[in-house]
Amino acid sequence: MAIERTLSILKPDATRRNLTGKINAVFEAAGLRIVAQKRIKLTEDQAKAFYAVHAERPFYGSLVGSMITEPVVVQVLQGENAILKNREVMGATNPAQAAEGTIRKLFAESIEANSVHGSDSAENARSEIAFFFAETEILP
Ligand code: RTP
Ligand code: MG
Repeated sequence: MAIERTLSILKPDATRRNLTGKINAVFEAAGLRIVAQKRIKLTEDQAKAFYAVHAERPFYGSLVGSMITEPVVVQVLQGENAILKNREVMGATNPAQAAEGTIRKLFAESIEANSVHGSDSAENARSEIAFFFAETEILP
């Protein structure tokens, strides 16, 4: 199985409730290594650009607004099959549908304030990692 990297974001609802350590513990227990991490406050332009793929969706404005309310923690997770593994430990977008033990089941407040973001493909992982990190900031 391939060693992959994926981009993870601990969203404002998570940082606001001091859940950074608890969520990171779930990643690490699943074998995902945090090889880069920083706490930043997204600008509106950054949030709009990051979620540009959703620009036509009805929730876009609300999502962008929610992502700039508080700092976020952006991370690179590395491990075997990291992209799919992270999606599994995150759980379904809507916490009401998320499986037991997943981050969204454990911590999410709502379908929008759902605590974490994770890249959904190898191509998106590459571009999302490059959106936030220089290669020299990633220390495996
Ligand atoms: P993500 O991209 O954040 O990892 O989550 P995802 O693939 O599970 O969800 P996606 O469909 O890509 O949506 C991106 C984020 O938009 C918010 N959302 N709100 N109000 C709504 O119906 C709704 N649907 C999605 C969520 O914050 C979701 O993570
Ligand atoms: Mg998505």
